[in-house]
Amino acid sequence: MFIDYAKIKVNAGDGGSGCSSFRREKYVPFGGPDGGNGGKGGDVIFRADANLTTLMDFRYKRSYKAKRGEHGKGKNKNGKSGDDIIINIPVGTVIKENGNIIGDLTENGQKIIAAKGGKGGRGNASFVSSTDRAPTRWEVGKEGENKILELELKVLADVGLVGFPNSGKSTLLSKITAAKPKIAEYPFTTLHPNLGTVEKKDFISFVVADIPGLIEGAHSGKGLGDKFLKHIERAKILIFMIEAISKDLHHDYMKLKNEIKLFNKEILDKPKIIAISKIDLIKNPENLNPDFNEKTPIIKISSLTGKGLDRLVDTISDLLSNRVS
Ligand SMILES: Nc1nc2c(ncn2[C@@H]2O[C@H](COP(=O)(O)OP(=O)(O)OP(=O)(O)O)[C@@H](O)[C@H]2O)c(=O)[nH]1
Ligand SMILES: [Mg+2]
Repeated sequence: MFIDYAKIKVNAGDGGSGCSSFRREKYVPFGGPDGGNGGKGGDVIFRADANLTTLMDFRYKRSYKAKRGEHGKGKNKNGKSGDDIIINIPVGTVIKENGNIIGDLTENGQKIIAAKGGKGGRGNASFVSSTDRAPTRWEVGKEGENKILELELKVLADVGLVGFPNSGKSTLLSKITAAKPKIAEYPFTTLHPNLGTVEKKDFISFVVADIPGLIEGAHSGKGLGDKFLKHIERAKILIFMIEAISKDLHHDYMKLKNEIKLFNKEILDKPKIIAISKIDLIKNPENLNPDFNEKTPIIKISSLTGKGLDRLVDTISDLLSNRVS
């Protein structure tokens, strides 16, 4: 199951306390202080793992605790540090505390310490000075950080596919990548984002995200709502998919743009491509030349016959490489 939000509690380990102790050996009546220091508490660490695609596991386990540091002991033995706890999360997960972003793991293997373990307290051996040769002082270990964190997965894709339900987004993804999304003739077939990678012969590859269909009023919760739009917030370019059989393609495009604008208008600043889908369903597609009043490239495609797909992939590659240079 695809889950893109979780709220969890993390507790870093407390530091171990220092020890107050004096050497006791045969023939040494007044041994010096030998109380060791406490060990540091374990940290709570997040690590991005490319094999994970959902925050599902956090539905079942919501509390994570790292080990505490051991207390110091006599004979100058310092306590062992508590083990860190490493929590694996999908690449693209944003970590928030009180609404503020404290981490954004965008690369496989990237790590952040989300809650620091407490420092160990010093034992009495650390307090020896020229004026006090036999201190009894020792410190309590510091408490580890405790936090309530929100995890939000925003999938990382180069290209985001947006369109009304049934416009052919998932079919396109299945044709240009090896992804096998669910495809059906009814609306809202796609219930969560699907990702696929386009591998081009000239070593360019890019990731495409297919998200659930949008409808007018999505921003106020209609259909599946606009909550999946966050998954295209980080895309570099957008493909607007509009069916060739639509009565008014321009109107459809404006409606889609409006729903996106109401969610986050900055998304619309990205380079766009308009893909007119299912051109196999109309007679004389060459005569279909709608005016969108924009410089946005318009590409007519059919995922059924394959027409226009190469051009679409080339245009995406060009836009992506221009963006890089
Ligand atoms: N004739 C024709 N049918 C197509 C084409 N592309 C998709 N379809 C059909 O259109 C229907 C919807 O396709 P999907 O790919 O599931 O559409 P979607 O945009 O992902 O739909 P949602 O997930 O509901 O938003 C399916 O019955 C597909 O077989 C095409 O190029 N030509
Ligand atoms: Mg779909």
